Amino acid sequence: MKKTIVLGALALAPLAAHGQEVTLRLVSAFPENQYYVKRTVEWIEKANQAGKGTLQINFIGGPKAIPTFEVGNAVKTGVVDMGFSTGAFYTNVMPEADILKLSETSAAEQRANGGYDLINRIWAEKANMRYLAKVVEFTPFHLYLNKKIDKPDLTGLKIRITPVYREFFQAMNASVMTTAPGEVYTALERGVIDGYGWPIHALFDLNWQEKTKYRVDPGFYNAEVSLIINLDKYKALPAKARQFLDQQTLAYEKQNDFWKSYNQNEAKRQADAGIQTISFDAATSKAYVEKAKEIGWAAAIKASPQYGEALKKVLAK
Ligand code: 173
Repeated sequence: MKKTIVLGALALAPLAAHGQEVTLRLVSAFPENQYYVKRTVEWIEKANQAGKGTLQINFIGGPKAIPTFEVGNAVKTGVVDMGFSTGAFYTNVMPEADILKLSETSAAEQRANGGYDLINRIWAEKANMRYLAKVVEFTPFHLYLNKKIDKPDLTGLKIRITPVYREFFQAMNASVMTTAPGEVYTALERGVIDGYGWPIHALFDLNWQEKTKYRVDPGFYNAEVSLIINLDKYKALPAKARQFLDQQTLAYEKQNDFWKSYNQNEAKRQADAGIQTISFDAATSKAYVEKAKEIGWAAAIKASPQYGEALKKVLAK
């Protein structure tokens, strides 16, 4: 009797080992033609080469598969396994998601100062997610306009936003309208909006330079785009697959210095495309950035009395 069981287990062993390869389904909250997504698809291809027999990531697609503002919920509930998104797109899951834009410490510093652990405590508790890695940072947001301003006052202007910019632009008297990135081009074309908030980069990916006259300097905050995974799925991964995923996503995060030179080049590309910069005197510029920060943290702490202050300790400088 005993012998039979042992033999049976041995016979099954090779099958079980083969069956250990896990495939995770990933969706992107950003449109597929965005460079972020192409870079991530390239990363996935390399990871899949290295992960044969252990872990595979199946890229499902962008907002046509799951709408931008639904990706967070889809990851939370396990409709998909992984998401490529920014926190601003899933404030419908938890308000804390949008607070990472206020990071002045880097992802590397947050891994060392307890920030990464705190983020993961919150993401687990409130969103049933594991925050794997931040893969876009060192990237300021800007206000882009089609009407000229000579001071930070947006009275009478309609500006496209996400939660990233809401309180700051409203404090400058803008009237605001939330849209996914995929809807901005048409809104500009139809004159529905006079401007929009967006990072210093990735304008060209969506052809917005064709419909954009001005960029307001300086920038503010720090764009955060990351890889997230459903927590139950993450915990249920075989140890080897989980270690592989942690290691691959960390390696991707460690390439973030790339964005520094990329962003310099993007600013130059904008100038070459005829986008003019609007800037203020030194005191006004300083006040503009300080106001963004002050308003951002006030809104964060109001939205999350539970974690706002604790996040500030690890994110702010
Ligand atoms: O403007 C946006 O759509 C937005 O919130 C964002 C956040 C991070 C990176 C790019 C865009």
